Amino acid sequence: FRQKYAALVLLAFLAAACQQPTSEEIADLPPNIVFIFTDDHAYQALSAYGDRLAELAPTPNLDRIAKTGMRFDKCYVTNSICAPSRATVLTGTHSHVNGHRTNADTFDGTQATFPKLLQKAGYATALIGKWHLRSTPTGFDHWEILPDQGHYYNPTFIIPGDTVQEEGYVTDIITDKSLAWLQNQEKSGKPFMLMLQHKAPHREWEKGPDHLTLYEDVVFPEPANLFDDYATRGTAARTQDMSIAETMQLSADLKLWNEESKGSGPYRRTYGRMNEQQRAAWDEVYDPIIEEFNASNLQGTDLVRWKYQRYMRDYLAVIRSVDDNVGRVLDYLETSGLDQNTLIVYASDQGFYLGEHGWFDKRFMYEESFRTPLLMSWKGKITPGRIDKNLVSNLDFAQTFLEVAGLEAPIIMQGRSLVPLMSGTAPENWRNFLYYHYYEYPGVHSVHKHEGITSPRYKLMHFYELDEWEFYDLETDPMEMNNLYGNQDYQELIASMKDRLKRTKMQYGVIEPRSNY
Ligand code: SGN
Ligand code: CA
Repeated sequence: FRQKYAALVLLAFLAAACQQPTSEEIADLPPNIVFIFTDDHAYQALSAYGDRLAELAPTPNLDRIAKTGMRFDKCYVTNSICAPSRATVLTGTHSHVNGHRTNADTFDGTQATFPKLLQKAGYATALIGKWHLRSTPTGFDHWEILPDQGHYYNPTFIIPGDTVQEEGYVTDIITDKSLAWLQNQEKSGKPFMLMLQHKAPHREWEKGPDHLTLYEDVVFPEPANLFDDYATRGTAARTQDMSIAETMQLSADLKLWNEESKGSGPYRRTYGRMNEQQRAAWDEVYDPIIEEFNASNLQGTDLVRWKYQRYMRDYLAVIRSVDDNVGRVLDYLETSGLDQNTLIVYASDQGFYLGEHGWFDKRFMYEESFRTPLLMSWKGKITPGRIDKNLVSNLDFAQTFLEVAGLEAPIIMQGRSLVPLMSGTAPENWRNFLYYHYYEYPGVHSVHKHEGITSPRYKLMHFYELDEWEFYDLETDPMEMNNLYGNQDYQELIASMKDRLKRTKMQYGVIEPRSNY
């Protein structure tokens, strides 16, 4: 690495003397890393994945990353919830190792993280946007973070020793700040790593001023299981509190404010933060919706269908702001020439339900929340248009970034570098199983604790406090509607998956009993 760093300094010197480095010389420098991370972006809402919403709500800029680089179709998280996912990304370890099991935990910033290791090796490092780990960031030369979940309109940022209030829409502002930082790096000549972390598209899915009317005339296709009755599934699926029918609020979530709901917490942190001009633009769109809804007297399944359409119009418009702003970053990297030597990664902290099983939110080990989008591009290193279907995880990101920078990963890290998957077929010993564990119960949305194991085809889940098991064949039942746990034909397979779960837990050091969870 030091040799490469010396080469970089030399090249900066040559460039200053008006001799542009050749592409071979650039390819030999320590690469930059731009990690763009969103909060709750469902792969169903990223058109490169070609899901049911792709045509009506395209994401052309995110798709640019997939086209110039690669798309991972089986990227999963270790624990489908925000702060634990972020802790796993930073440390390359499961929740029981990094200590961040639920959103209520505080991140131990003394442990090894990939930003710290890159910083130590001479990288300029920055974190801009959502952090959500409670403790002060470590390992970054520069950080500007949202407090806790942050706000969509006129957000506050915490910076070292101060807080600043900004005017505008959070996705635009995080991008502005990131571009400003990138421009400075261009001058410094050091390799850099930027974590650009959006609040969007987190609940309550507040659209930006440029997209208020974007999807107002569009009717989005419903998932086939919007009215799931949870037959064959267990207590957890039946007793969750994350349904569009029961949990989704007409006021806070769908912005139908009335005199009673005004003044509530959600009102104050959303509409209540807007300035006069922002409110006027907002009201122009929402006032007629409120009026029409009040006159409609919708009930039962009609009401659920109506809520789903409102949810999609808001959520997908929030995604479009992300997409526009990703486009600004890609344009900048291209016009500055930085793209010649930069790994660009796009991912979300977990997936999200867009009406599948009748839900929003995440947490379960079912596909929509367990899986997360992952796109990567890197000129000259990743063949454009690659699609990878191996089992990969947010557990792998830290080791990937370390290998890209030419650094060794600490032995405590539990993932695998994805670098070998960038250039060709997976190594023969690539993993066939991934371990999952969700701990936040009791808690918001009431999803019971569970752990499980997935192979590319089969998934075994254990809601251990209920002692209920579920087993799915993802090939014949991709929507996970048919729990095969009691089916006689699968008993041998289930027994082998149970054994695999036990062995994987031993491998990762998951300690029994679970009294400390
Ligand atoms: C808030 C949201 C929940 C969400 C959690 C965790 N409620 O509590 O819907 O599941 O955050 O989200 S809200 O009324 O405040 O929007 S996470 O992405 O940070 O894990
Ligand atoms: Ca999240």
